[in-house]
Amino acid sequence: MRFIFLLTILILTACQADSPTSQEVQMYNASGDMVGTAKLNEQEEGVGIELKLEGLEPGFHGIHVHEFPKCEGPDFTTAGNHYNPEGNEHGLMHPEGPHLGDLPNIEADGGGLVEAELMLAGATLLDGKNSLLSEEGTSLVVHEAQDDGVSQPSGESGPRILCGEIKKDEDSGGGEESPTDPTDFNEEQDE
Ligand SMILES: [Cu+2]
Ligand SMILES: [Zn+2]
Repeated sequence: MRFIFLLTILILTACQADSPTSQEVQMYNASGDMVGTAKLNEQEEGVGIELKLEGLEPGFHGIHVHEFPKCEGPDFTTAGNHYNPEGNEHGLMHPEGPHLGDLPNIEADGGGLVEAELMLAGATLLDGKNSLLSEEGTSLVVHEAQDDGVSQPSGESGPRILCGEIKKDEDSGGGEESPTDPTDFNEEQDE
């Protein structure tokens, strides 16, 4: 009896890992090196972003969701403008803002590391007008300088230095996590 109960829990856990309500985005710099990850997860008020980066200049950097899931270095202009399905002005402090893709600045420490939890309010990973996965997807872009929160079109945040593609499944965390679940399952069965 207890064994069956355990199996049920394992199966439920496996299904959750495959759900489209969370995914891992890999962040690349202009030379094409992977320098960190952004874990996206669906929450009530929007999409939570758990960010871990390395190799940045210490200090503040602008970060936004941009409109195309295309990160071609070294300048990442392929990512397009800020994701802005509602036609607002740029900036968290702009009276007619912000873009849906606007986020607060992140700060790299003296060693160039960033560990931050951000909230993209009003966005979703599910279907809908504000979905980060509508059409082909979007991208997460980090800039060299900090975003002043009001200047058009990008808060004077300077060149794009990191980029990660936000796309449905395939390239994302869901695909990587699922193969580990059957292994857990087998180990449990052997005992
Ligand atoms: Cu940007
Ligand atoms: Zn913006």
